[in-house]
Amino acid sequence: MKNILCTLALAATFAAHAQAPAPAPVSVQGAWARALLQGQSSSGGYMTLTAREPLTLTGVTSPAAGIIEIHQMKMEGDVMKMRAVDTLDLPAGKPVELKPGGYHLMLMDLKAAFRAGTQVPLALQFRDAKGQARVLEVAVPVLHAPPVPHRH
Ligand SMILES: [Cu+2]
Repeated sequence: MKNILCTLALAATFAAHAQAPAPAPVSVQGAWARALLQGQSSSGGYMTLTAREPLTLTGVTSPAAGIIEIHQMKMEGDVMKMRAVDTLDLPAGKPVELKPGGYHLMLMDLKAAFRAGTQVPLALQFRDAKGQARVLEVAVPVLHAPPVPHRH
């Protein structure tokens, strides 16, 4: 519940900005970014996105990372391969999971090492069914492992 409230508060803040796109009708759950280990220079971002109307995730920006790509992990023959995709479709009402081993956000060109206990602000960019830009800002906790699932 806390996550949802934070998201709403951030969305409201963002909506107050005159030039900003309308807030995206999507809820974010269990978001986290992986804390960096020694020698690592990129991080993964994970979350479950549930859109209330059909949306397409078109990109993600953050002051904490110069480059953020949407990646997909997929078995090709015997090999697990990672590739960048341009967009990720979110059907209405169906949770789409970004998780280790599946879709994820790849955060590169980091402005500082991601440390556990800190937060990374992400602006999720969407396109709705009418082709309008929508955005959702979310503060993502940096952790070493996925958060314990919270089920109702
Ligand atoms: Cu990746």
